Amino acid sequence: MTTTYRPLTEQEAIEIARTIEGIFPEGADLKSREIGDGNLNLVFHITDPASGSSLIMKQALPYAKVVGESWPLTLDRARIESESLILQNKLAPGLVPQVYRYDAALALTVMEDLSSHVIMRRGLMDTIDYPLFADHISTFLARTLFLTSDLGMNQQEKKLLVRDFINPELCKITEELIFDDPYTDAETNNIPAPIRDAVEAIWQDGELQFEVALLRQKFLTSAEALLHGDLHTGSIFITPESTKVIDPEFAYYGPMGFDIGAVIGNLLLNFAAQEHWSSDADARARYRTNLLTMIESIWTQFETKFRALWNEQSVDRLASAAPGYQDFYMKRLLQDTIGFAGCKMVRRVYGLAHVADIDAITDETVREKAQRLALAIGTALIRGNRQAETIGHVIDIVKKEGF
Ligand code: SR1
Ligand code: MG
Repeated sequence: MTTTYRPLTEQEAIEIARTIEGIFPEGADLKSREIGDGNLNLVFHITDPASGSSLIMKQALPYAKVVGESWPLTLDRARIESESLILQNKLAPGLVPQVYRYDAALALTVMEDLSSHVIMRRGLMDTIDYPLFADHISTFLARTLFLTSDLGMNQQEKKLLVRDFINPELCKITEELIFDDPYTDAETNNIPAPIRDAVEAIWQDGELQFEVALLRQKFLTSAEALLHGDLHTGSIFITPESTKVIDPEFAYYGPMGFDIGAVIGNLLLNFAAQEHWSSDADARARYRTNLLTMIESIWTQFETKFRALWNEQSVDRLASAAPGYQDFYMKRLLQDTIGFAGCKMVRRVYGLAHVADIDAITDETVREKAQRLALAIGTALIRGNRQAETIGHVIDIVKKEGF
């Protein structure tokens, strides 16, 4: 029987869940709840209270949920997501959910339930410490980026992967919402009235826009590695012991620094918002210091792991033989990371889709302060990205902008 696409009801999700082998006991009394709170998809949580077994079913909608049916969006993103998760699980085992089934007709991915974890953005808002996160995410980044690049895999096979992960509609969202709309008076922008002056200053800032144009060019043209493509803290499920990267529907071959920058930029958005989330000044200083240590550690561990892969598993003779090439490559990658981190911050303050770290701040004055701090840090990262020599550049900028 061929199925045709339709958005599932909670009851239909249960019927499909019953057909996934090895999860639920025969005849289990399954419960289904649509829990999707992201911008694009339906997410069903299917549970069997009696056995405690559960799974997640994610279904792409043919439009962007955050805007409505007026913004059609390809269902092929469900294929991109499930294929990315399967590949990432091979490259970085245990750091993504296991995929049980992909149904192309329904644009549906059935996968491991991670409800023992919390969305990292929520965890950071609750000022939870994640001492292993830098280790986990640096492993994920180093392995997925290196091993899908021309440094780490057969270069003809890589071209076939570039073809398989062509993702024009989702890339267009990023090209517009991150690399264009925030720098002009675009209709998509969602500008908080109290910071209009700071936003208008960005629209007038030619030097800043020059740097954004260079970063945008890299996003458009630089097919370095298979990216996650949307690696913000809402795309990470976490506990103090475990990290799982989810939601790679924006995956495509792009510049590596875009993924690393997404993580760092989102940690800095939380940093900017801590005046609200921390209980007092001492707790705030401690949590912010931890966030900066985490950022430094993510880069440092990423660099160590990436260089080790390069030294042990490179497939590119010249890249390994040419004196100074690895150092040059790593410095450029750090600079890209810093520039992309800044772009990720700016778009989340007044672009189409904001972040809860800042928007959920109840006190208007504190919220405005967080928005201005995020913009100050984000624009400074963009402006200075090509001068950065070490990750200390980021820490210096954050300290200079004040906390
Ligand atoms: C229309 S989609 C808005 C944003 O949500 C996703 O998480 C991506 O970050 C995208 O830019
Ligand atoms: Mg997402």
